[in-house]
Amino acid sequence: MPTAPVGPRAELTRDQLLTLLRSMLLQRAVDTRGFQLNRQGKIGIAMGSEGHEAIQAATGLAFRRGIDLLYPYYRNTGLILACGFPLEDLFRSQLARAADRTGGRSIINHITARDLGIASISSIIAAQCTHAVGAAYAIKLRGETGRAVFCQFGEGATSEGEWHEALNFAAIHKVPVVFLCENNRWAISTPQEKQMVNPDVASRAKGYGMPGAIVDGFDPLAVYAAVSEARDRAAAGDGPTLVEMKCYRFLSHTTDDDDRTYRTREEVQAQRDLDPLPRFERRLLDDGILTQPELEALRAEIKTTVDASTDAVENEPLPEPQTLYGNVYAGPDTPWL
Ligand SMILES: Cc1ncc(C[n+]2csc(CCOP(=O)(O)OP(=O)(O)O)c2C)c(N)n1
Repeated sequence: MPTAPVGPRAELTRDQLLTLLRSMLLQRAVDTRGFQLNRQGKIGIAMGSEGHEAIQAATGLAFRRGIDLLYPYYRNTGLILACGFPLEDLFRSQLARAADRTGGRSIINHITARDLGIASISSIIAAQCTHAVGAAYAIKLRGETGRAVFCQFGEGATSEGEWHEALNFAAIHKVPVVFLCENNRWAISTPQEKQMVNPDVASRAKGYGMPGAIVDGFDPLAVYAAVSEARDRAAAGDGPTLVEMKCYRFLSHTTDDDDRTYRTREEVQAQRDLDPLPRFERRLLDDGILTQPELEALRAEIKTTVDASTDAVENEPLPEPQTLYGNVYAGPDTPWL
């Protein structure tokens, strides 16, 4: 496999383009599996991230492992995998197995991975934004350079006070953070126009005195270029950037939601027609980056991997009931004894 830049499309090598495709395919396969496990009654809830594949694969590619920090939100299945979170550990979280990094205690996908620079996910919308800025402030206070903090959120999060506080503080103190908005147009049943009057989240950047960028979140190469530029600016000590990546949530908010109650099938279908995954596959085929048989082999390999991981983790033990109070109180797991 050549590692030199390929084609007119930029600085990305063939290996990197295939990494993007692999990440996107894996994210979709894991999403599908989550919904299946929920419908089989094996997991309590699943969160779909279909429509966010290009954003999350490309953001994961821009993330420097072992250097940068990631403050994800609950819809970041693909991103955490693209940043090196093991697939088995994701299923351990979904299936609440004893070997899960939180001992099977957290709501699914609320993973934590200190070793990978991935902070714990907070269910509280926008809470991660102030956490991310705090981490970036610490990096600055320690005089470290060449590092950036990635802060992920949806457009709904931008209505929260904490989001505004985070951006304001980050701009004033010029901390090395990138604010990455995955704008899928819906915050559960609330459309963007009921969330804000401005059509673009990125236009808010001006109010805080930082650069803002809008990018097609269905195009992994455009996302990679914008996120890398913002990341490098932060890592160079030139302060934060707000990048708005416009996409769409194809599935319901979670398996507990029914999006037919608040949006038309025509609207969803119009966005499905722009699905980033088949479009990226087509681009790579047209550019001769891979052949149809290679694409089919990659799809089959991912299906085999996801099936094998699910089966392996399903066979792992659940937490022992007597460990219920573990990590809650100091001392033994049975505080009443
Ligand atoms: C502070 C707070 N308010 C409300 C909720 C309930 N809630 C969970 S997800 C969500 C929608 C968030 O939408 P958005 O930020 O656009 O992200 P998306 O889910 O669309 O990716 C809401 C309101 C919450 N978890 N925390």
